[in-house]
Amino acid sequence: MIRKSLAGRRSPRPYVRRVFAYGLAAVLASTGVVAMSGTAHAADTLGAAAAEKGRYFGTAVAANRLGEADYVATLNREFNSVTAENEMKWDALEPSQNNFNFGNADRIVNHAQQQGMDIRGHTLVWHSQLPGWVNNLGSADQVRSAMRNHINQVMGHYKGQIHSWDVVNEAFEDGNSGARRNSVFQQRLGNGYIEEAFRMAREADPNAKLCYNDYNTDGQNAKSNAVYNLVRQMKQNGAPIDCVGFQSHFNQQSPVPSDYQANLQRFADLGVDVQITELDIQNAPSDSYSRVTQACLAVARCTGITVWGVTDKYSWRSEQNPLLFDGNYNKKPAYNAVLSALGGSSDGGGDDGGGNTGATCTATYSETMRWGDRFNGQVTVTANGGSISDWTVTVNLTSPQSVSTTWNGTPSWSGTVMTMRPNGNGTLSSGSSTSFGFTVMANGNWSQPRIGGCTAG
Ligand code: 9MR
Repeated sequence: MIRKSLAGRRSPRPYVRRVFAYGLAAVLASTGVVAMSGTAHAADTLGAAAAEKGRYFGTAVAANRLGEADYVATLNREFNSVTAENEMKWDALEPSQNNFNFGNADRIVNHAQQQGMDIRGHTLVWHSQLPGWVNNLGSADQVRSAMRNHINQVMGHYKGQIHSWDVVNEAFEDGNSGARRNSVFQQRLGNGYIEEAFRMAREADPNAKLCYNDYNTDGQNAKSNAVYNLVRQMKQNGAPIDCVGFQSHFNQQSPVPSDYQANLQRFADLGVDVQITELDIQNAPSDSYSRVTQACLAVARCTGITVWGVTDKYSWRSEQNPLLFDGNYNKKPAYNAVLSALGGSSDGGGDDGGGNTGATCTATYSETMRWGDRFNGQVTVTANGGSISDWTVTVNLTSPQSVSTTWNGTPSWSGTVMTMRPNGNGTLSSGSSTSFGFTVMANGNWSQPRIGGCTAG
């Protein structure tokens, strides 16, 4: 086998750059210790701006919208991470016992991979959107083996392709009790079910980050204290938990809490990453969106933000217009607030939202070769809507990967983020493409690099 016969082969390394852990990258970026090396102008999309800060910017997506041109154009232009809004839930994937249906989830995964986007898996063990057959299982053994099979089959199907999985979702009651929710998992397996699920998940896909995800845990309160105690206990037990998701669904009764950042920080201090996983805010006030974004940037282990939908028109609470794009895909004021909090800026054309303000570029990733301990990646950069004379593409790698060689581009680095600029191939006429490439030393982690964004100049 090619892979085996070349394993361990060492070729000269004209250019070696270690990739730091994500958290360190974020610290360095946010403290300005690492120069971001002179972009011609600020990043002009959410994904590109977040990538320059060592974060991702994602959205929930629905498979049945992927045929709508404006939806897809906005998704592809602005976001570099996706979460399936419903398609990876238990009722969608395993409607009857051991009959798996991956069709819609695969459509989302394929789309994301073609665009070089990160994928969050949502969600494995949850009391809601759970098919009746699980609720009807009578014994602990039956629930445990159903849970194990579900985790194994689903995580196995997407092994190595999911950046983070919400392993357990919404396991605590609302209100002041701090009590566990009385789900079938809790009833049959007791308090230990959460840790059991995480241990099963680690075995099923050792490369995925494993998250606990919940809502109304965004400030310090009885519910978030209960989650905090769970995570602390799991860390003490050596249970495999990597991240905590804060859904961040806000409305007028429940606005962004004043201790939002402090709450993220106290979880990060337990030794887990934190992620903002389902952000939406009633009426999309700019100041609230900006505060959430700033809070994530201020917490070194806050690795990214996901908003819960591309456009108000398909939001789960569309009457509240809680998202960054309106029903016609125009950028809302909250969009500009988030972009500017991320250090980016719109390219002058205001709120057309359709990318009509000038030429843009897109970047797509593909793996071209794999051998031994490394693989080659290729990124194709295409000019759209006019010619461009410069481009900047960010590529996110995963620690402890390193890049040994690059070609047809000029790289600079901030932690796990490689920012690539042209090497004599910056000028592209409308519709034409160039590509650059690089060799990744996997160092045991075969996660695919993800495109952060493409900025045209
Ligand atoms: O946005 C989702 C909506 O389309 C579904 O009808 C709903 C069903 O429970 O789930 C919504 O997403 C939820 C997410 O999976 C978990 N956190 C709360 C989200 C909003 O209800």
